[in-house]
Amino acid sequence: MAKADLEKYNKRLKKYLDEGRFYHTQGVRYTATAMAMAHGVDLYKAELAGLLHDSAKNIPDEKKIKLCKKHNIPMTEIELQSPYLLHSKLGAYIAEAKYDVHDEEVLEAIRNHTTGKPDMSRLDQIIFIADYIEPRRDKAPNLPEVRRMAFLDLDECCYIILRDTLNFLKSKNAKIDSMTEEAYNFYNRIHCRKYQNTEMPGNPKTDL
Ligand code: DGI
Ligand code: FE
Ligand code: FE
Repeated sequence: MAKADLEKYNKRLKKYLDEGRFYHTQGVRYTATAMAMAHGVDLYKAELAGLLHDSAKNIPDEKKIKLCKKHNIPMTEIELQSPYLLHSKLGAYIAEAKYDVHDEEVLEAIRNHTTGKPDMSRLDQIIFIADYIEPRRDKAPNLPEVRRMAFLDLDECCYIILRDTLNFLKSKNAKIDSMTEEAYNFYNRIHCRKYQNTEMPGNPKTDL
């Protein structure tokens, strides 16, 4: 794939994001790149997907819905009820239409970064995880464990994030996207197979 000048994209992105979101984006950009180094994934794709993953985040919700309609991006009932969920699909659209990114692996990683999905590619997993662990994140439970796992075992790391996210959403009585649930079921199965001999499922014993 032709390599665009990421600094040019970065400058442009700055105009469309609020300050906090812009710094979050830098965190995801470099965390994803470091994870790609650890897992033998294409560094440039990880950096590009990290940079653009939230490009649609600051579009007002009404406009998100309008833009999805205009560009024939299908919306689910849950997405219409919680339109912030649309920023991942719309982000993939913006990456392609406005930043001229046509690499399907990069676009898919942007598309999946909020809910995850079953059987993600390693690039998908890296963006999903980097979004959750970048250095400025400080609210999620178990962050030290998740951050360590991000460099050791992508499947286990996705399992922990999806488990904690579902617990958080259930505690808030939030509507749950079926994709988040399906992603959790997929990574929970891998987790159970891997740790079937441990005493406490849900609290994996690692040999670290
Ligand atoms: O855009 P960011 O804030 O960087 O992060 P994100 O795109 O991962 O969005 C995070 C939020 O999305 C977080 O508060 C959890 C929420 N989320 C993930 N899956 C679901 C969900 N919210 C709802 N309502 N339903 C889901 O299935
Ligand atoms: Fe996001
Ligand atoms: Fe993000």
